[in-house]
Amino acid sequence: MNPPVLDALIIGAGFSGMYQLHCLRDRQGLSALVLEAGAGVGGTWYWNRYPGARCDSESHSYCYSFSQEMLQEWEWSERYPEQPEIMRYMNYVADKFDLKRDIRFNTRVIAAHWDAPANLWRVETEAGQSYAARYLITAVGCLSTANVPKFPGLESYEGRWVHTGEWPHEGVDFTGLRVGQIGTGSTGIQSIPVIAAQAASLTVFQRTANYSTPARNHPLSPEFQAWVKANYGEIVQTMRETRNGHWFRIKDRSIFDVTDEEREAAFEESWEKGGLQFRSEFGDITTNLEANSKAAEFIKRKIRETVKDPEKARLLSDIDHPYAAKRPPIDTGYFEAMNLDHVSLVDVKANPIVEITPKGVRTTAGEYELDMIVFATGFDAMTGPLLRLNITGRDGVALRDVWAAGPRSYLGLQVEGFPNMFTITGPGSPSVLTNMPVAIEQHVEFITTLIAHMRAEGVARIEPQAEAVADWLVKVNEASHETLLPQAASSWYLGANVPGKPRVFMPYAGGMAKYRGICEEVAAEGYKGFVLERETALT
Ligand code: NA7
Repeated sequence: MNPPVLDALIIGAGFSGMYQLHCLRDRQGLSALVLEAGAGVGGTWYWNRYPGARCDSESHSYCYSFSQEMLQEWEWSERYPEQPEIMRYMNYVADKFDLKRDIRFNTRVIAAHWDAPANLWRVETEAGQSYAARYLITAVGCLSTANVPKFPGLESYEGRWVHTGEWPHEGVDFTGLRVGQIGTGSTGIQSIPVIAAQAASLTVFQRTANYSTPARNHPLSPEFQAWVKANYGEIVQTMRETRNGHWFRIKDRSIFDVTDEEREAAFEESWEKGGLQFRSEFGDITTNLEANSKAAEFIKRKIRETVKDPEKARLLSDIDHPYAAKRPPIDTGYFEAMNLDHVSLVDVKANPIVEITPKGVRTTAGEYELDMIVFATGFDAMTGPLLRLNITGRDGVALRDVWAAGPRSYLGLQVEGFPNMFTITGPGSPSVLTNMPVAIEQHVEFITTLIAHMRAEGVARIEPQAEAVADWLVKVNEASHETLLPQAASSWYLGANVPGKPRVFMPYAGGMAKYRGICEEVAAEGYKGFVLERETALT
């Protein structure tokens, strides 16, 4: 039996999918349904329940801005929201807009294909259900496909292993256990102090040393909460105008505009402010290597001052890339945890992991016996969540083949050959280089307006022009080279963390504000770069 045809199918019930549902269903009056693999809303946050999981954007800016009522109603408790608080927020939003009735939970999409004669997307789920819709909108997030390195012997391991991005919902008790953790990215840096506080011992396997600045997390005072509410208009405006969608502005001065003493004082001040605001004192940290090295040296010195053991300090500060060329983590007691006697650090760059044995991890330097292994090894970022949907477009062409040499899209929103499919925060858009809700709201609103335009104008099908895709690819590449971002060889922005993945810089690094302007111009010029086909042209 043919499934009923919906206007829109949305895959994923995180920040993007929830807002997309609200926009299409409640504002446009369309029939829309969300298919979600998890048992609840939250998307990336639904799965990332590891110890210490916390957002690196400040809470009052890590939220939807489309509803004044929500901005005034919801109260964040800490400077950086912890995973359970984000989940409470997501559920609050879902309930406020009565979204759950149109979300099918525990429904994993395993395939989607474009049915050209019917002008429809057909979607299959793991449980064997079929859906059909005019528009397919992927809201699958950028960091939702766990990367578990294929170490030989993992299946022989007698202990328990877990990936941070697929954390057991009942939690994990580390009491009395010898724990090993592979990975020191943003996730690993958050989890290490928390696991160390509980485990009998913690062995950290570090491949690439990482910068981290102190988060300086704290409960929000009633005065700050009141200030935020009174100033939300201005805060939201700033978030729309800044390069990264954060609520603070980066000063427009160079590191070389000030004396050595002034620079040192500015770094100390921003170190005290904490978190990603460390970058806010100077405008050239992320674009000028010499300027960057001043910031990098400052952080490396802080690491060496904090970590008492000289060998650990050497390994942790021996960082091979410019500061913030990889996503810069922020931490609560990471380097301090390294001072604990029961926390050891293993250099797996010098002595790589060769296998997982029944008893633990073997590197070229020897075996480490462990009761549990935590994989904080990141994600098959940006393309991974889309490719695992097994999407086939026009003429039966698979997205996997179109992207074999790296993702190609127009504005990170649409792929040539995949009509009426929209990718929220897809590769080629600012996405992971921004405070995510800002990028998400912009994409969702663009897609909503575009669909409304199509319906008003009788447009049955839209997809990007080949030249527009090629031009955009050049722009994405050029924008990355105006920054130091491509200079981190092991960055997941480049796909370098997944063996065999094409090394292509995936997000658009030109800044969220500039990107927003480009999208507005595209729309104002009648959706320049897209091919719009009317109903009559299809018959
Ligand atoms: P990341 O930032 O990709 O970090 C993963 C870590 O795991 C990183 O230290 C990797 O080292 C390490 N890793 C990955 N594979 C291996 C192997 N095979 N052997 C040893 N070590 C390995 O992921 P996160 O989850 O921390 O953060 C992802 C994003 O989530 C973050 O940037 C925020 O945006 C939120 P490497 O650096 O590749 O040498």
